[in-house]
Amino acid sequence: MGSEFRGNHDASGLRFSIVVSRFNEGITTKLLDGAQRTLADRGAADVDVAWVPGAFEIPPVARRLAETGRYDAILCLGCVIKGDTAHFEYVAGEAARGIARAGYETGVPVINQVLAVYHPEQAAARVTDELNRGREGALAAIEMARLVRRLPRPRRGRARKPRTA
Ligand code: INI
Repeated sequence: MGSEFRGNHDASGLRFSIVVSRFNEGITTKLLDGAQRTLADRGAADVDVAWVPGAFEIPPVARRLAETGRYDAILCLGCVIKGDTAHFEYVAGEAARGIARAGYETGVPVINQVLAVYHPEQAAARVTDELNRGREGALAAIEMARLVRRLPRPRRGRARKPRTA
């Protein structure tokens, strides 16, 4: 019989950090509020917050925090809204790519809740009392943190070659 690994939404004893951007602050403060409330409701007592200017600045800070080894998961919150130029594509694309890399390269769960929307109304619809992407991101962070604690530890050095028959 093989093993089955699952996380859960119990955040007690886990440490989190949130990286949140100031650009479109009216939205990002609501994402942060949803995330902080959810983490507290689920029992997290240790949650640090780092503010950055815009979504483009999120990845290096997320990576730096992941590298400290202090956190079970990092949650990235931001809001990119399309304007009249291509800037939106670069900012949203680089934020998503860099956040993913921070997770892949450190082994620490790094959750992406950087909204990338076409209109301000779409952003507002994602931070209501009923739907708050910050809350969803916090739940994903807790679940991944728990899952990673349950997975077998990676071998140090090179991964073992698969055995051939
Ligand atoms: N940053 C955002 O977080 N959201 C945006 O919508 C946005 N737009 O549209 O320009 C934005 N730009 C700033 C960017 O993230 C950097 O802070 C800036 O380019 C400096 O590196």
